[in-house]
Amino acid sequence: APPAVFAAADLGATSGRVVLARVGPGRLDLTEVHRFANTPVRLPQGLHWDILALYQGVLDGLREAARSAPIASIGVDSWAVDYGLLDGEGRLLGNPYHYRDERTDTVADRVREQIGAAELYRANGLQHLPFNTLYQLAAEAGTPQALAARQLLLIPDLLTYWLTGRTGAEATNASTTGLLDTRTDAWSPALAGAVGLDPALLPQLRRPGDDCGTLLAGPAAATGLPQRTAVTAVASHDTASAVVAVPADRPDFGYVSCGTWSLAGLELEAPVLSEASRTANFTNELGIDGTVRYLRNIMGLWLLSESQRSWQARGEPHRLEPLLARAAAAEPFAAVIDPDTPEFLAPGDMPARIADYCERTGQRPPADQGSLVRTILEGLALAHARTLHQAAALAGREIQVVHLVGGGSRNDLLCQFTADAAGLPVVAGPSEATALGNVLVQARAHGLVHDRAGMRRLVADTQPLRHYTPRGNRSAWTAAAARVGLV
Ligand code: LRH
Repeated sequence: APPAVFAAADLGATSGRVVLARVGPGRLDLTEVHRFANTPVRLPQGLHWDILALYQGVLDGLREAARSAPIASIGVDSWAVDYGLLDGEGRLLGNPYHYRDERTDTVADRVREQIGAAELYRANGLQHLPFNTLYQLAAEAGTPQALAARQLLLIPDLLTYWLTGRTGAEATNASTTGLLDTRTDAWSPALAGAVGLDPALLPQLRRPGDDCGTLLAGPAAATGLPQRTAVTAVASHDTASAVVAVPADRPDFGYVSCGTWSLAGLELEAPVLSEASRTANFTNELGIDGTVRYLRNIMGLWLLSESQRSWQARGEPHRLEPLLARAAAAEPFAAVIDPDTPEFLAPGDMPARIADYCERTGQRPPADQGSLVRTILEGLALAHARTLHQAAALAGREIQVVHLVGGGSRNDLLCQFTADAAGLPVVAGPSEATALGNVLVQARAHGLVHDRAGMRRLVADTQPLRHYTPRGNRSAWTAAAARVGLV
């Protein structure tokens, strides 16, 4: 087949982008045509996404895309978990909540106790995160908005609905809600019922590669794209798309998809639902082709971006490159943090929280910005290493190479630290793994690539990758980890 052009709308927690990719035999060229900020808004009623601004950003990007080339299809992905509720006429009921909103703080434990933590893990195979959709729904049950709701759409499905008028729930993202049954990969009416949700609100599942229809007249006019332009379901959970584009050429790889979050783990053929896996808080989310993304969420570069935001607000230096240079020159292991400390989850003054953490754990807080950034990166590398080794042990697998993909793969220090802490070689890149995974699934639906191995080979052959070898032995890292019980 001749090369074709696909558009990916990829929404991350800090920015959204529309990229164009030309895909053909031995060819995968990506061009970003539009990037826009994703700025959450705090109302007296809580922290929300500005969903209309995000939709407008997608339309603006598609309008740019339409000027460059005829587009075979469009795919939409975003962060997981969050959703909008629609009334009986398909109108959005209020702005979707941000998963970092505090309203689930007290609810999550109550629901977990009510269902039983072990029972819940057997049913949905998910790690416990206070913001899992299931807990958000429990927090919202009985509100006027919930009572008026007739349909629930996850964020990428909501945008796809506005583009096409067709509803559905894409499976990789649906697997992050806590409402899918691990045994059947179908919605579980029992779990929905347990949090007071009428299962009739849950749309029909669709799989990556499924046809989502064509553009409605409105978005076609707004973008200048022909109304016949196809919209294709991709792995609409951004992390699932990123895993598609991991350029692995052997089965024994681990991955870290590193952006706002670090998602570290393995690709498996079946879920791991053991008690040890539950207590280690590993998740079994769905990938393409029935694969399981066996991984754990690590707080990720949020710790750094939120620190930069605080510094910027105070008029202090906040640009990334100079901060990283100072971190590289700072003293190693001046302080050690566990990035997954619950107090780091909500937006706020991250440098102050990290200083508090250090005092609480009997350590001297980082003396300056360079030292604080180094502490964050070392803490993340330790968490990457620990999580990958645990995943391998729990799944009974070996890891010989770690693929670090996503925006964090541009961070040289973090890649090297991850190799050092894990004692494993790290292959870094592509940084736009999510957008690449998005277009690859579309390209496959259009017959341009075939299996997962072929998609990965195409990424490896066309995208710039960097290689890191572990330096020294791991003992300094292991000793640092032990200081805060990160073992
Ligand atoms: C990463 C991500 C992650 C989810 C979180 C809500 O962007 O999708 O996989 O756990 O956001």
